[in-house]
Amino acid sequence: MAFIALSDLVYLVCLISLQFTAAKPDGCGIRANTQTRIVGGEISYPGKWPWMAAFYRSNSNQYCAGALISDRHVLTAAHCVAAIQPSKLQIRLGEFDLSGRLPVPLPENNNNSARALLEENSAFQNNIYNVEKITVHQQYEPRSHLHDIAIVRLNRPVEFSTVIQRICLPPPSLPSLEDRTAFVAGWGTTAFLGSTSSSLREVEVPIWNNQACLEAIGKNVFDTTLCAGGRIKSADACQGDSGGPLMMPMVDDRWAAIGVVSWGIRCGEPTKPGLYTRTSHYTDWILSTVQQRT
Ligand code: 4AZ
Repeated sequence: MAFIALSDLVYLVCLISLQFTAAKPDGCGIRANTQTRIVGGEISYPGKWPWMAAFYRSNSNQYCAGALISDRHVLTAAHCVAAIQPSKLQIRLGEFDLSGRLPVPLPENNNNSARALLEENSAFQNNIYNVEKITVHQQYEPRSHLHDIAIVRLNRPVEFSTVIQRICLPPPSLPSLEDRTAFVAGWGTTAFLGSTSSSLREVEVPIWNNQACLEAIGKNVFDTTLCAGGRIKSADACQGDSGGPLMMPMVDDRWAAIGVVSWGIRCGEPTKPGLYTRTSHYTDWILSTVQQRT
């Protein structure tokens, strides 16, 4: 498909999703701040990935992630929420450092804006959301990771800000994207069985051909799977990053969630990519789930 047509479709999906987000003029996939658990990446910056959501279970530590896709809905992995009651789940939006620290080092000449962003982002701003409803894909198969996708409806609408925005969905007919690169971000471990990161980290990951991925992983690579990871340099998602988005800039540099962190064989091994749920396969399912009023 030509990229022009693809671009139109991205807009279309953005516009469709605008219908149920009270038609905010800001739109999806735009980050206000362009200043420049994750293996092989670097620490991000407040406001750089403003749709990132941190998932907490019963007052314990952050254990999964998600991406804000409307003013009320967060896209995540089924395995993050399939076995949990909505009342036991809490979601924090607009976070950079989960312990409230500023980025280190502070970008030059930008201390004030970093501080302002962080103040907007902290707990006194009421950025903790309870969950009204969890919709796990009806055909999710935990053993094979097939259809590892879910949508969480928040208990109240989100107010968008410089550090809270929603990400676009990809058009349903997105081409394979192999050999292009995407970004993944998260607060997960920086090595297999390593420790988590209190600051949001990000890493750029090349997208694999699905057949090469199947050969590398051995099984459970479906048309609905997207594989990505560093082939030369270690670059991957890891434990705690699950549910977070795989992100790619599309038309007008609007970011779309082309994947959802799903699983992998350990982390960061150049011969073993990370596995993602291929979001474009589920665009219609996502839109119809988000449109349900209850
Ligand atoms: C996990 O356990 C996990 N290397 C997520 C991603 C990957 C491995 C494990 C991919 O959440």
